[in-house]
Amino acid sequence: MTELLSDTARKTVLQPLFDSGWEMVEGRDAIHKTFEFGNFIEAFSWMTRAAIWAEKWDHHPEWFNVYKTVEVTLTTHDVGGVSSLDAKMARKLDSL
Ligand code: H2B
Repeated sequence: MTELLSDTARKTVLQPLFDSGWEMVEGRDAIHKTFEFGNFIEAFSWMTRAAIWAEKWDHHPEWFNVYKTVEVTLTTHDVGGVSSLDAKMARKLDSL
């Protein structure tokens, strides 16, 4: 069962993500990061790899691509905010 991250969990689980460029979205319980690539093919192939993980984990990013930039927002729609699944996906996206 997925649950919203507690205040304590946010400090431990989200802080390393904030250190790597993720930030809270204004007015919404979600995290956001802008990924920049060398060109469109690099951006799109990264999105393709991310999509495979998203399907595997049944957890899908909100994202927006223009050329070599991908804006990613993560939140868990089923619980209306940030859960451990978002942290797990954020770490995966950083590592791909
Ligand atoms: N992705 C995200 N980001 N949040 C969800 O709550 C979610 C999802 N729920 N992908 C999944 C799909 C759910 O709608 C399906 C039915 O399992």
